[in-house]
Amino acid sequence: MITTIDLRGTTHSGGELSQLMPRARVDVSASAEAASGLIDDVRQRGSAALLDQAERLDGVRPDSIRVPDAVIRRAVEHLAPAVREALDEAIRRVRAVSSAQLPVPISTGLSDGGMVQQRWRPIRRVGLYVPGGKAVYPSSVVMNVVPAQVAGVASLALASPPQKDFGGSVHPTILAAAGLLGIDEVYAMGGAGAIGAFAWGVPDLGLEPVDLVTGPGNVWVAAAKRIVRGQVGIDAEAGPTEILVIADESADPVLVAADLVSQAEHDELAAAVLVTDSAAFAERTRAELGLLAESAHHGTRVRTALDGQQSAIVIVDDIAAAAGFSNAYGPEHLELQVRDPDALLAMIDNAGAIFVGEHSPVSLGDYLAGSNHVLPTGGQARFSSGLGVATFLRPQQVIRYEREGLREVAGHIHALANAEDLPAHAAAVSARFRAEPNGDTA
Ligand code: HSO
Ligand code: ZN
Repeated sequence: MITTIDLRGTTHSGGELSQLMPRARVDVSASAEAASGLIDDVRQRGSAALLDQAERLDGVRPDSIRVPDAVIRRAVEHLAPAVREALDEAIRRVRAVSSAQLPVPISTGLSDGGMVQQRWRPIRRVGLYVPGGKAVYPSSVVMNVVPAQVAGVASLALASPPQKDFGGSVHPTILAAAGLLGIDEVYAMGGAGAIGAFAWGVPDLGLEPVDLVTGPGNVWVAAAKRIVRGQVGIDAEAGPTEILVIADESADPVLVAADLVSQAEHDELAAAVLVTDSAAFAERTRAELGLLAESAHHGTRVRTALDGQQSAIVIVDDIAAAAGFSNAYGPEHLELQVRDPDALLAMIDNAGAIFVGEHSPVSLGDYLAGSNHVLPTGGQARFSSGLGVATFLRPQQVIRYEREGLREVAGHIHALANAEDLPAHAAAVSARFRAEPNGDTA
């Protein structure tokens, strides 16, 4: 059963806390060599390599790597009406939030005739990787594609492993989500080879290289993204999902347990952590977890996740200590189920997304809140954020100085250029004032 970590009566620095953290480590670097071999193979042999890799790693040789338009259209037509309605509403909400979050250009005037502007430009072409193993998530297609489209990405391609059960094509639910979003460039290719194909292009398939690769994947995909990084941009590495709930006596243990199990259901390595200032609440939640794990549809997976070293019930002295623990952990999903969630929210620094109050469960955010469910895991919330419209845009600086603005700082440029022994830098400025009496020093 889930372990208890009792931190009452102790104080720990952030560093010490991270030693105590329940967390599974996935060693991505161990897969680097294999991933690099698969990428090189695709660079050298193009679609022949992708077909061979599909046969060897996915157990099926697709008829064609590029999924024909008619197959995508058929997948949309066969979508169950309730799922289609739900996807439509999810798309509408994520689109509304993404549109509202579009960053605006900013101009800073520094002097008369001195101005720096920041404008945002979309990334031209994006490759989206969609896993196809035990997790087939059309919702993740929505979460990746919608903000990219709102950002103005002109060209979007999607890759997902060929499925044995579907004649070597991409899973129909993924195709349907792509079709609903108007994506017609879909490839049945998976793993590191697919990431290599995105990064370098596959000329004999007509697959143009992309500028950014996003989307989750297994360790080979993560290793491959590390390898192609620099050639293309990549999003944050997605590890097993995590939920951390901070709860006090006022919370409902039935709901807290339900939310912990909802994420444990994803993966044997998923992390479910409860941090509470009440030993009595901890016990009640433990009992509820036992009942739920017993009857869960994915019971074995849930129990393995809860029993794993990455999951725990942590008891602390007070809510401030709970916030300290959570900040050191930096969870992908953080739920605040306490008497005064806003006071606690003010103490939170590191989290991928924060769910406030009893009626904001993580599974709402997974599908329909309008927020994005692609979030940093493994403590990456300390330095990165979830996917959003900004992921697909770059800020650019536009420097706009007039003669007077330049003249005003010319002396400072001279001083710094001389200090760095770069006289041509100073000369480039003086050249603009040569005709003037003091032109050489400006
Ligand atoms: N909780 C997952 C996303 C997801 N849940 C997809 C259901 N489908 C990681 O944030
Ligand atoms: Zn989920």
